Amino acid sequence: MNSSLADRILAGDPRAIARAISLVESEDAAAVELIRAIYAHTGQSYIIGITGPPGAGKSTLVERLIATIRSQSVQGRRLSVAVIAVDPTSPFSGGAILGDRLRMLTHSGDKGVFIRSMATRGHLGGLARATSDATLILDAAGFDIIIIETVGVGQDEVEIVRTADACIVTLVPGAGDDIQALKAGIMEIADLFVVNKADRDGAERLALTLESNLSLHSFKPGQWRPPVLNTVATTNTGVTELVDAIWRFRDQDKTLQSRRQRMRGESRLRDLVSQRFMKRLERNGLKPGEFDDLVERIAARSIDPYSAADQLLDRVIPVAAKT
Ligand SMILES: Nc1nc2c(ncn2[C@@H]2O[C@H](COP(=O)(O)OP(=O)(O)OP(=O)(O)O)[C@@H](O)[C@H]2O)c(=O)[nH]1
Ligand SMILES: [Mg+2]
Repeated sequence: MNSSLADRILAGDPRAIARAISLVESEDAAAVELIRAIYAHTGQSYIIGITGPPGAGKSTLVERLIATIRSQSVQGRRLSVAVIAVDPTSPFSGGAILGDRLRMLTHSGDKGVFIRSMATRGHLGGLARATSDATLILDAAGFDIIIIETVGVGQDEVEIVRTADACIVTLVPGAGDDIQALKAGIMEIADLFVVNKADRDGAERLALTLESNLSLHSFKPGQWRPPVLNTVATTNTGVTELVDAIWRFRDQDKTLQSRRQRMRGESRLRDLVSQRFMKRLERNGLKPGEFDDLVERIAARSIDPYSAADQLLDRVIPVAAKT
């Protein structure tokens, strides 16, 4: 079943892609087999992460990015675009649901566009993992560009955009937004800054604040300095300039791109090793509640964390192999 699902994904079948993403979303065991089958066919897509506070206009901007990218052609060919909107129905959010809104507009019926929203997972790390598996599926399906939209409020979201090839941080004029961005630690991960809702008061001031923050940082000669771009997503203002800036970023530093690829591999490997180690522990007789008991005992100072970790490691790895 899975090999044929993999084949259909590689052939770009949208229904197979949708089904596969549901599998990774529900953390179905079949998803692991699927990723194994398609992985060798990934690594071709260019991944753009877009994050920012709730209601900043990310979805509106993504919609415009799709239209602009689809209107361009590269060597006589139009680029295909897939979008994953992570948790678009966030309780923090005042915005519309991206998937629904996009389908209502011009891109429905366009075979070169695929849009999907993903729900938040119940546990830490699940969202990042599901998103990166979904990205692999879209990559294997042959999409040239994959855009991941996340609301920039939590560690998971920062993790998601950190692993993109290009990271766009969207801010809007208004009380405290600039400060919020600094707090969330998203300043450091931005490759491009967008001041959206530039039709509003304070846009210029926000852009200046960002520029002055950037000027505190010393950039080496030849090093990319994140540009600050103004957009009005609702009127499609500044969007072409944004797309041009993304391509400029993509083309300027190939070593950075391969470093990101490596980082992506590393964070996935570390994540999977700890996740699968826990699974093996469970199979090796870790009783329900035993892990939580150890956590309690660490908090109560009846065991130190090193000894607790060793106790778990001993179950899976022979003592002789331990350092
Ligand atoms: N004035 C103005 N309004 C905008 C602009 N861009 C988006 N909006 C409006 O801002 C609201 C939120 O837009 P969304 O695109 O849903 O924002 P979002 O960042 O995707 O929201 P969440 O995903 O819910 O965090 C909508 O009513 C948009 O029409 C802009 O440039 N100027
Ligand atoms: Mg949105």
